[in-house]
Amino acid sequence: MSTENVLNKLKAIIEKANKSNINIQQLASLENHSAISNLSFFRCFFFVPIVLGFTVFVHNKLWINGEKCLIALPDSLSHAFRPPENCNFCRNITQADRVSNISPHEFEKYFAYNAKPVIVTDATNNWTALDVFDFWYFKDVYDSSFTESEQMNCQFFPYKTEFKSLREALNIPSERVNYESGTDPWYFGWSNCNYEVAQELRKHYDRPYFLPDTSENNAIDWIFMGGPSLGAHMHVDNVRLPSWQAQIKGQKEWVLAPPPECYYECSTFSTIVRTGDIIVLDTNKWYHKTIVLPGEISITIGAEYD
Ligand SMILES: O=C(O)CCC(=O)C(=O)O
Repeated sequence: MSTENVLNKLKAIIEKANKSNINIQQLASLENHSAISNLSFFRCFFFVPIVLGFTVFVHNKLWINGEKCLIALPDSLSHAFRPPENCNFCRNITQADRVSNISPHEFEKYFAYNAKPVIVTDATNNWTALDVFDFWYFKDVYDSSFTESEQMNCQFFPYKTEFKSLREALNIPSERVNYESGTDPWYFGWSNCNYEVAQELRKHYDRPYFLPDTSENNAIDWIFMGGPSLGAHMHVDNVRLPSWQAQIKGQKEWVLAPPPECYYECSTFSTIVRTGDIIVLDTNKWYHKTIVLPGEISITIGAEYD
């Protein structure tokens, strides 16, 4: 059987289990799952753990390379397979410090690689993005220079909306864009992996001045946009590197929580990121959720750094 066939079968099994609300223990105990009906229980017993192990391997491998997953492992499973953290990273941290005028050297020494969340308040001072970026700007940029197939290689997070793609999200009527009464609220995020779009966006922002000289800013931008009271649900990422996120418009509250194994040693707390601030966070260690605060539509842009 070719690798592609194996992957398709795995995907079908996991999708079916997801749709039927079957958890992994139940899946492992199924004697006659349609995709493996010709296997004896004994073979299932070995087959399922191997399949899962292989799936986790593929999942981790593809994320580590910063690519879209071939097989999206259910959230509960990817958390279950996450190695436990050493709680030193969050012990005694009860807030995100707010700093300004910090040199790359100081930033590296105090914040860059130790997962201590921080907000830098003066790093977007000369960015024209704060004036230029809005819903209509992104719509124009993508309408003129992207193809559906290019954007298929990027990620799209619809959160609580019905949107299936960035194109669909950028095509909502102006009444909904403006949050007029009777329209549904919206909040979504996406990664940009289109070179021309990146060139255009980067006319309006720079690599944050405080990043260590030796660090490289990832080529993929992450953009999140939407209105008050919405945001991202509580989750932890699996993306290898820490990241920065600049608040271009509006304000957002971030709730940061330690991983479950550190609940008794570390605190959950929230912090507000205001227009012009950049939050730097290791989203692979801190569970995080966001809520757009009342007022303007929130727009953020960010990237990972090494
Ligand atoms: O900005 C947001 O609303 C979500 C960001 C997020 O979840 C992330 O960067 O992992």
